[in-house]
Amino acid sequence: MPVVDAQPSPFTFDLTSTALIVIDMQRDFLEPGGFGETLGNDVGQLRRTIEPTRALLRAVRAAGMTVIHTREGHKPDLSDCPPAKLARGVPSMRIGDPGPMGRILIQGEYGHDIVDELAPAPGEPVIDKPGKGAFYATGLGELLAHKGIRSLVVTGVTTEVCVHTTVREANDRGFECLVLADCVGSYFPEFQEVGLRMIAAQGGIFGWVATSTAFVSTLPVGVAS
Ligand code: C5J
Repeated sequence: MPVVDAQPSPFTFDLTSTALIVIDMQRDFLEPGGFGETLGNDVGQLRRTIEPTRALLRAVRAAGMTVIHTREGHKPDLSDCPPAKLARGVPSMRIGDPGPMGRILIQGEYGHDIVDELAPAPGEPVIDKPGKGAFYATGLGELLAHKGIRSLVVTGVTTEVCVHTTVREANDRGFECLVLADCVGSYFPEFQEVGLRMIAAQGGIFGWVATSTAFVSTLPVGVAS
């Protein structure tokens, strides 16, 4: 079985029972004018993850590994958005309000979709989630069970919010999670650093952390570029 050079210890995985999960690489978080920017964030901090994730996707698809994408967002009538979440952000630039790329974080809007560089390939599941974690109020758990997946390679944004919440949910459900440091991003460099340290601390309390190059180098037909 492949073994990845990782923190806090080598990560061993089986290709057929491992999935890559790409979290919320949506225009609303990564592009200027989206929800992330309306909250006052510098989207440049997230955009550095696009190229390594693109290379990772190429390698993982070539190796035949399962790939799953997620998108955070809500129904057009906002019936799945808790009032407490709706009330956050700059007034008039909140979830559901009109933004430069359509209604902010609303399913079906341009800004809600995944950035062109990382568009899902035909047949790759896209999980729409109303919360921060990818398991809450979605069919992800059932999908993974159906595919016999037991380990997750986790990428996406943001490190301390949806990536962390998903890793914690997965950890509690018995999955082994490897987080790829250069393919996850935070608007805040200090959260990025501590968020990654928290995953691998205390002997891997939530999982393992490695670089995408270290992971790709273990794939049977892995070629990163
Ligand atoms: C946030 C996310 N940060 N995908 N969402 O609101 O991390």
